[in-house]
Amino acid sequence: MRICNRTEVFMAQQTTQIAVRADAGVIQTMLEEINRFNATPEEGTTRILFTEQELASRVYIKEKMRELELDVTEDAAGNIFGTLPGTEPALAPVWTGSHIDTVPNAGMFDGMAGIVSGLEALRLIRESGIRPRRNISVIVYLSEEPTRFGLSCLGSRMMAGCLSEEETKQLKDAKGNSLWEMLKKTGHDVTKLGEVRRKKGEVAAAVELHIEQNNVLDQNKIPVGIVRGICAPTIFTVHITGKQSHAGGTPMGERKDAYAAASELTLAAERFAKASTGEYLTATVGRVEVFPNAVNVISGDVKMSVDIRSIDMESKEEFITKLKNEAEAISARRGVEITFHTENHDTPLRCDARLISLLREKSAELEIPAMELISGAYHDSLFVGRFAPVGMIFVPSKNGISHSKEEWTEFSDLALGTDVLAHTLLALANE
Ligand code: HGY
Ligand code: MN
Ligand code: MN
Repeated sequence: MRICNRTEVFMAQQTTQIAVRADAGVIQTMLEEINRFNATPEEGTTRILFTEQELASRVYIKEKMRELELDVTEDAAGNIFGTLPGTEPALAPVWTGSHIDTVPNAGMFDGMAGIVSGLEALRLIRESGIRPRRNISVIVYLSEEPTRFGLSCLGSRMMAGCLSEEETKQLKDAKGNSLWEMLKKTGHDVTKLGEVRRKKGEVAAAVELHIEQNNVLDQNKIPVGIVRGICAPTIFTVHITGKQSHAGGTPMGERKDAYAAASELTLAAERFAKASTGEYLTATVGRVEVFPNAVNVISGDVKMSVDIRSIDMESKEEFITKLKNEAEAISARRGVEITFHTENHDTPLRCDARLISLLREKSAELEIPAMELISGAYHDSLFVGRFAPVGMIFVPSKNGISHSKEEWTEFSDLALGTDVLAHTLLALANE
């Protein structure tokens, strides 16, 4: 990756236009190199917070940032910043970035697309010999996926003041390690977790590029999506307690079958989500733990996750009320106990109107077809949006598939999304 020498940059100081287009080959190489840090190379991509693979990918990303002569820093929560210095560093910076951690057996684009496109966008600005007014940072937000600690967007949540130091001590992984302990173990100064917090006004604007993880762009053959709103998750762990007993000896009319009750509640969740009148709502039961999980035993104990997404709080609350009423009816009918534990109950975000129109303007200037849409998936921008105006750029997911080894985005589409990102970041950094 060729970098202008200081003289060229100085000589071209006055240029304000990005003179080069994003390079799909550079993007492809970086994504393929990051994908080497993978615990399940034979079955998709798995890179979980603070595992050997994720730690190695952090080192790689920092190397790429240094190659671009960005100032590399990491806060006490493990959020990594690669900053292109502006001429007026005291001004509130402009941010871009996403995540490098994955769900188990994921694809190679979810999150990484936003990191790589951010790095490529800064390369374009630098190669054009431009020094923006404001600093522009590419950020690797800590652990956007709930995979290890059961809670999403850990780094951006802490920045937004939605995850306290005390709560980082309560958050435990399957082996009982707390996030707080793991931050310490990986060399982070947990006495400075308070400094992670960002307040309104500290960041001028943030624009995240991400794969769409749905099929709207792919079906419409449009390379760039401009996100109007980001759905927010409410995650419950539902615990159903029945009566464990013999599969053959217990007559059908005398059972308190926890798994049959769980199945009824799952189908009710699907029915209510399909019937929702909101603009966009989904409900998913993705994880079920059946005890004792034996062929010839009626389960007396089931824990299941319910993941609810909605672009507005009202339809989400309405759905939750219906689901809890149905749980009560199932409980009475089947003689089982059903309890809901709330893991998180987050508020959806409308993206900043000014950023939406700027993204539309830059796409048009670049003659890149773009369309507006909403995000069913949540992203770090959901929390960054608590303290800064946010915009998001989507690039197409082939057949809408994501969180799967079949996840695919054309590198040429990523390059177009990166062009829009670079021009938008520069415009914001020169305000
Ligand atoms: O689940 C989500 O929406 C995100 O991909 N973590
Ligand atoms: Mn994801
Ligand atoms: Mn993601």
